[in-house]
Amino acid sequence: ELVDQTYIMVKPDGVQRGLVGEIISRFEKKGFKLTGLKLFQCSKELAEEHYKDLKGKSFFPKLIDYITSGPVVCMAWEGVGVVASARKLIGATDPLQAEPGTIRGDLAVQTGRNIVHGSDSPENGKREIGLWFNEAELCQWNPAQAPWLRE
Ligand code: DAT
Ligand code: MG
Repeated sequence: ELVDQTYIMVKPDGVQRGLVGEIISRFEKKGFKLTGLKLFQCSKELAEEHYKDLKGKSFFPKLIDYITSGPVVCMAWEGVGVVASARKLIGATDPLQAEPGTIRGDLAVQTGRNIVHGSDSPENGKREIGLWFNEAELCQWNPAQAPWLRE
């Protein structure tokens, strides 16, 4: 199967609320491979590029203010089916609609404070990882548990 990559980010509210470890754990326990991780204060320019498809929406300025309001935790995760699976682990955009058991369903209450981002396609996964990380910040490694996760 094809291995893909997704960009996951704990948003400023997730960092402020002390949910960084909890959110990383969900992906780690599932069995995906972490290939990049950093705490980062992003610029307005980077936030706007990341969310460029939403430029023109009424909530866009507030979204940019929110994402740049404090440090975020940037992550790159890799695995077969990781993009779609991460979206399921994260849950619906509106946390009140997100199923219990998902990150947003368990830990958030409002769309404008939905604590985590996940890429919506393998193409955007690659694009966003390229946007948020330098090549030197990404690690290729062989997790010891690999043969216990996939036959
Ligand atoms: P997702 O983050 O689930 O991929 P999205 O890509 O449609 O959702 O939107 C990106 C972010 O923008 C989302 O996490 C929160 C914000 N947002 C989306 N729709 C919104 C709305 N109707 N009102 C306020 N914020 C919104
Ligand atoms: Mg999205």
